[in-house]
Amino acid sequence: MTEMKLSSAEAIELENKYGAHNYHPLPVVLNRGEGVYVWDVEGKRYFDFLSAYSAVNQGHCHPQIINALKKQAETLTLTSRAFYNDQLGVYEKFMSEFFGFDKVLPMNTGAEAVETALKICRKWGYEKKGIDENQVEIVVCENNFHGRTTTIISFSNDPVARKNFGPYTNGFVKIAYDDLTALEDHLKNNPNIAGFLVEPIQGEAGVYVPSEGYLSKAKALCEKYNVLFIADEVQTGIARTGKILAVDHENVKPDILILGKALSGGAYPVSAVLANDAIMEVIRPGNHGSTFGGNPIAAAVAVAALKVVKEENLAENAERLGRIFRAKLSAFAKENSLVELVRGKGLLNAIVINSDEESDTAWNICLKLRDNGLLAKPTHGNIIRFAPPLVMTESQLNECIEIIIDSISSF
Ligand code: IF1
Repeated sequence: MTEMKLSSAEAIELENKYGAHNYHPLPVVLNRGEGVYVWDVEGKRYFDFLSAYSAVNQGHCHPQIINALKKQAETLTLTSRAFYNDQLGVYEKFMSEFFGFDKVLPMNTGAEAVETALKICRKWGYEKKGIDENQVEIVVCENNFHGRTTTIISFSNDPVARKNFGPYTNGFVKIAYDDLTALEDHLKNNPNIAGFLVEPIQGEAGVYVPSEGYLSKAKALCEKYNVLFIADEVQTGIARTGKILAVDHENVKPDILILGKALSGGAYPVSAVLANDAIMEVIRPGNHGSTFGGNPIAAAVAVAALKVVKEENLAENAERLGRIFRAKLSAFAKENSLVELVRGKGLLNAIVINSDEESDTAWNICLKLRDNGLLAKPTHGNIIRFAPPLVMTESQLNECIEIIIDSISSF
């Protein structure tokens, strides 16, 4: 920690002056986190209703995760994959059994894991499906969010994320989300398709939950046309939606599973790609890697973070508290014209504010929530995402629901 005690204004000024302006943060400066709470530099306590975009599902600074981090950090931090280490194989076995896949490819950020999954899918397309050289295509959904690399934003339709970052990577076909007809049309008529990359719930787009059966029917179509079903669970995974994985709600087993964020409980960048041998064996030494991928700290932290998910029944808690949240906010929406609707699954929820995208109503509501001790941030324009740590208790949730209702009612 820095010696000097900064005021909020000073900290904001430093970031403005010396930091690239690639974000527009809510004006609050945090210096401590514990469980469902964070504190600002003036000592004010808030409920964290963003959880660092679902990376802090286990709560801020969970003792078991921090202890694993500290212990490994003072023992061996990084070997690179030029050598073996005593943490990685143990972690890989734990992950293989926890999620039910033969193999794990360890990476660091979510975007890296998505890129890794795309590379595995393409190589599988050439070497297993027999698609002609450089002809592989991967189906993605409109309004997707899978990260910020040049290839990933090449198939984004968010102009702010994409404009002036060309030339773009080819080989992607976009279809409407939650549209099985569109998916089948492409899979049936295009033999060059090797994969279908999908978020089980579209987070950034505004917590769009697809129709019941969409994921299982999409998986069946992928099997029918020999296409890999690739689930991006970076945001929806690790108990966030009330099951260990969002695809578990429909008992769907992806061909390739992408994890990140809460895989480490927010203590360290850890991501992973999981698949069975028939797919993962296309990756041979020298095909792919990263300096920090699979490092001992990541391995130790992720094992601790996943143990917390199971020991503290976080999926069941998210399921139960999510139902209470949506029931109470939906009742409120009926009597308040500002709230159009509430949607979500588990503790990944959002409210749609009855205003056009350009208006700053959602932003002003988040400023009001901040003043009332709860931190949330709008996603696209008029949608506010509500995603607290999954360790929240029912009484804390009810206190937060009161804050949300009082804050919105004051508009
Ligand atoms: C930002 C939100 C955005 C993701 C899914 C991969 C990644 C993400 C489904 C990449 C990352 C983060 C990135 C952060 C804001 C946040 C986010 F949806 F969660 F709110 F942007 F859409 N797949 N989501 O959600 O993982 O490389 O960031 O570790 O970039 O502004 P990453």
